[in-house]
Amino acid sequence: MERTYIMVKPDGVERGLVGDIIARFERKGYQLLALRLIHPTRELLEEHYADLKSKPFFPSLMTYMTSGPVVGMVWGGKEVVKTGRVMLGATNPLASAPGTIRGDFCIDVGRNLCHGSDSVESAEREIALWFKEEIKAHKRTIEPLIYE
Ligand code: RTP
Repeated sequence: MERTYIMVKPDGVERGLVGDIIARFERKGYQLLALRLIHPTRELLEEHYADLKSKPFFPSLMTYMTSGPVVGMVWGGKEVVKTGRVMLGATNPLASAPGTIRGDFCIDVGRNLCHGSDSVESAEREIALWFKEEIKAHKRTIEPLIYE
């Protein structure tokens, strides 16, 4: 089963949007495989965002992401990496379509509420980074109601 790492950033947790974000993925039919409230260290975030280290916004990104707890989740299902990012909306919330999480709930790119892995490879890297324990999927009884 394809898996992705979805994270509610500190602003999303503080604003009480965790439940709404989880509900959207549940209603879509994706399977929640793991969930944690985490107070991320700078070291963990530097590894997560290693490819952005040279960007001018990196210091403000670190300040933002260490400002409070985050909720890390693993979701599974058909094409969940690509569709998960569609559900999040464009990185810049002003360009995010209405109906997406960022399109509905935020304005600034530096307060864009949530993260979603951008490829299957980065999803597996991020899941290993944020979840040390083994993640076991169970076969849901509703599977025939979700998939043809
Ligand atoms: P994410 O990893 O959070 O899902 O976002 P993304 O792939 O769509 O975008 P990426 O370019 O990887 O940027 C990661 C996060 O950095 C912040 N950012 N700020 N001030 C800026 O110009 C700027 N650009 C990006 C955002 O919080 C973005 O989600």
